[in-house]
Amino acid sequence: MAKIYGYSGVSVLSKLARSGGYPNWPERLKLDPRCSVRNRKREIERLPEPCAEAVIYQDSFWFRISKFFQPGDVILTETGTASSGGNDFVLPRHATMINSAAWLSIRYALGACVGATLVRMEWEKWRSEHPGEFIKGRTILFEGDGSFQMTAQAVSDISRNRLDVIIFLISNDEYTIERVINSMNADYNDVQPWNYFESGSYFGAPKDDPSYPVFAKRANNWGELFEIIEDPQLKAGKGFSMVEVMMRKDDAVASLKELVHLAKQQNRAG
Ligand SMILES: Cc1ncc(C[n+]2csc(CCOP(=O)(O)OP(=O)(O)O)c2C)c(N)n1
Ligand SMILES: [Mg+2]
Repeated sequence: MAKIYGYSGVSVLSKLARSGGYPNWPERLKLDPRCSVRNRKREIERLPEPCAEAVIYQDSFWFRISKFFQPGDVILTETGTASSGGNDFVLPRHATMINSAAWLSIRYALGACVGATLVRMEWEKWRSEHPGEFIKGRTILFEGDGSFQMTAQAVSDISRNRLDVIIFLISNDEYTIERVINSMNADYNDVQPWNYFESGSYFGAPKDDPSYPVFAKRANNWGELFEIIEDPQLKAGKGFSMVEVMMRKDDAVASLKELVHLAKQQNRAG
């Protein structure tokens, strides 16, 4: 059984289901939120593979990336397009999902990831010293580039405490969810792009230390992302791993765009 904390997405999904589903989704990606996890897993297997050069769009990213998850993983999504995208995850057994759907405060997730990883690693150490089987998981954070810029120094805590963390950094030219809600072209949503995947070395993560390996790669398209998530070092989840996933600045899951559309309609109606 997967545990889901701070997750109000289910009621949003059922409302959308009642309102006719996800009208803008390509036919093959339309999912009924009431569909069982087993059927969803089968659905992932059936998705046709995108060509290697294809842009990574959010309408299938969150669903497809679920193939990377393993039982016992602790998975966090930052407020922004990631918190809506996470509604499409298909979680394995014994996974823990942490998101801030109710509070919607950006920059909570990187710090929460530090705390959750400390607890997970201490618990796993304790379990390994006691009899009985247990499932060893990984920490996987889906972080927005705008949110990361507010809390990046937490990477220093991650290195200092030798925390095993995997970060998928959604690199989409900053505040995309704000663009979707307010205005696609408002320049206050533009922030200086950083070399995110170099943050491990910038914040002093060790170089060439086999006991704390550092993994840093950028995925510009599906081909690169598939290759990266098959890498045994990343899969093992040991050390600090940062995968910068390049996405379009106007891209978000259709359910988020639809939600914004419904809210605007409601506001107009008073
Ligand atoms: C503390 C706080 N400040 C501002 C906001 C408004 N806000 C919500 S999402 C967001 C931008 C998030 O950008 P990013 O982390 O890059 O995520 P993206 O939507 O681009 O994936 C902002 C400014 C907020 N929710 N909380
Ligand atoms: Mg962003």
